[in-house]
Amino acid sequence: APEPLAPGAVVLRGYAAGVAGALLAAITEVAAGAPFRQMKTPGGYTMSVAMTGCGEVCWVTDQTGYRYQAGDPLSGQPWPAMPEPFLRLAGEAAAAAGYRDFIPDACLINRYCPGSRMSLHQDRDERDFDQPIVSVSLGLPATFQFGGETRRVRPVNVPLSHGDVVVWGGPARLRYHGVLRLKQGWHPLTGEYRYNLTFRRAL
Ligand code: MD5
Ligand code: FE
Repeated sequence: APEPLAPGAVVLRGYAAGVAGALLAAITEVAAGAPFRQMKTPGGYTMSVAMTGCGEVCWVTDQTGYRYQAGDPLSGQPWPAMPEPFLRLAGEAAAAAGYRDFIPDACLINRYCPGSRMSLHQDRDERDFDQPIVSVSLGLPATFQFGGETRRVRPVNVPLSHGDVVVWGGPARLRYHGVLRLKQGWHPLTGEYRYNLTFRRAL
């Protein structure tokens, strides 16, 4: 059952667990064409999260800034196409949260190993903030930090585990958020990793 986290944010606990095998196989396929890499921020830091992606465009960062880009900067080639199980899951989860006809054009795949974290930020590189973001957690559990519309609001911790799907829309779309340092562990399907798929309409 959809569980409201906050206005505009809905958690579907375990929603993706039944298709996790298919999603992980698709991640392996995407990573064969566009390998995971640790990107650099404009501030010069190397991100502890390794990323790849698929779709028409993917979010990238380098010394010059953050943006959505049609080609993989590592290869100059287009990103791998969005796998069918990705599109289906994203559309169904968005619909379950009340967003009809969500057709993502970008999927960023975040891979966390023990020690990886994502500091508090807003997602504002997309063109239309009326479009939701669907995020899918696979593998090791993590503590998600859910803040407010400004950095002044103290974040609340939300545990996210294997198969959990969160749909972020409406007034939650621009809230600050992050992920605490991943603890070491072992998951039967992902080993020492946590993966997070974020489906977006970027263009
Ligand atoms: C993660 N990824 O677990 C998260 C899941 C990212 C990122 O933050 O930018 O790749 S997406 C969480 C999210 C998206 C949009 C809005 C909000 C959270 N929110 O209102 O808290 O790797
Ligand atoms: Fe984010």
